[in-house]
Amino acid sequence: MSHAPAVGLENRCSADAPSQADFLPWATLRQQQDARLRNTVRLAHDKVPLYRQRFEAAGLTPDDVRGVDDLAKLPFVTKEDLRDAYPLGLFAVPMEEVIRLHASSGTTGRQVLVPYTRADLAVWTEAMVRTLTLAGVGRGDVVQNAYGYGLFTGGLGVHYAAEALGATVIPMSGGNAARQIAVMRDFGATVICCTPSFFLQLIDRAEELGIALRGLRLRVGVFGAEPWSEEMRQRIQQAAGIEAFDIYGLAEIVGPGVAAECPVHCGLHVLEDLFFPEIIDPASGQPLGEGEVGELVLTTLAKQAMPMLRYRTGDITALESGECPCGRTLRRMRRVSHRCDDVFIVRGVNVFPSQIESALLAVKGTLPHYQIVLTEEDGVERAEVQVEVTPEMFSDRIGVLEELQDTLSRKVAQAVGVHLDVRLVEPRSLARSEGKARRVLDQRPSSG
Ligand code: DLL
Repeated sequence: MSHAPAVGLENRCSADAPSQADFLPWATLRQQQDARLRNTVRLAHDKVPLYRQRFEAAGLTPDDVRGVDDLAKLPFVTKEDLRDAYPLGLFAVPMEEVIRLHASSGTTGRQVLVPYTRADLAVWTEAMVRTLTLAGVGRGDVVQNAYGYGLFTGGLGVHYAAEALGATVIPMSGGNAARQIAVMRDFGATVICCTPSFFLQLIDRAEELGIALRGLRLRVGVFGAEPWSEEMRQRIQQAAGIEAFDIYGLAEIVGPGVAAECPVHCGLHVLEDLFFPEIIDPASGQPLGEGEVGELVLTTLAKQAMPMLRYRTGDITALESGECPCGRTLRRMRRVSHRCDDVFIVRGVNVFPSQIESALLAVKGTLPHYQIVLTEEDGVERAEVQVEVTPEMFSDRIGVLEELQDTLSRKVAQAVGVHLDVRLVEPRSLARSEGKARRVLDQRPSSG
């Protein structure tokens, strides 16, 4: 294909010799981004009717985009556009060139079909090799991959990269917590990959089985696919004696492998030679500056089958370009606190679950299992935060529980700016997740 973006697997790396692409001087990186963007724009314009129409409507030709500084001229692509184009409308190559299909989770409405050419899979593996390398995973590691295998990108995304690194892969997929624990112990897993909420389930199950995770070989967790707070990281690290890394990605762009933490844990390095990030004001669509919190917009720089120009992710974060002690020059994004559509409104105040999570888990006596139930009675909206407390706390005097409830109500109100009812519940009484957790149970009549 003539204007196929040329990215290969020249960047094979290991924890001792990370990819050079992570350390490029700014000017070199910018040149590469500009060249790759020009290719991508040309491909999208020439092969995908939606892009061509949008360019024409805006009075633009591919030549108007000379580099990433021109990106703001281009219209956004939204999830709605992808759904309208379902299933094949945004493909830039014929199906014979597509060697794999995945799909976005489709939690809200129709899912999005995501095609990969052979070169796209090589790009994805490169991105995930770099991601796992950031977490210090490599040859000699035994990687228990408990992300779901299938249309979800987590399973195969981790799988091929871990193999490419020369690690030993245990392709567990999600679910079956008891079996996961037995395998972890018997096969000597050193790395676990899954959603943070599923790992919480594994912690519980290990305890039930009388197996001390801290006594196993497990040393690293590679967690993502859903929001989780710093307090949750602390709880997980403490319970399992591991170092927990946050990884971010989405099917529409590639899957996991868009951004990942290094051992400094101060934000996620965006693999911006492959995926160019912008932050915009979600209401006005205007670009925001460094450090400003807004919606992440991503442009693929090296994808063939479904190039994405300015895709609105719906994820809220901020970009930072300060030097990272790890030496990588790639900009960092803050952990994704929530999606635009995770926000719920209580008495006029915008609230999102991870604010509540941080407040709850900062207090001793709580367990990292909570749920927010939204109801409406006579037109009045109510949000109840249910949180499990430790068995010791639960068997203690009523007064102690009341005190804890008061403390939590206060902390939550401070964090979110409005009073929410907090209810303490017994350990193991809330539903557990095998994939992405559902923190908010919306029982309001309007929620359908
Ligand atoms: O969740 C890809 C993935 C797999 C990422 C495994 C990390 C690990 P989707 O199913 O398309 O893809 O869902 C993408 O999940 O837009 C975010 O809202 C959310 N998300 C993903 N990673 C994180 C994270 C995979 N680290 C959507 N923190 C994204 C917060 C995340 N939210």
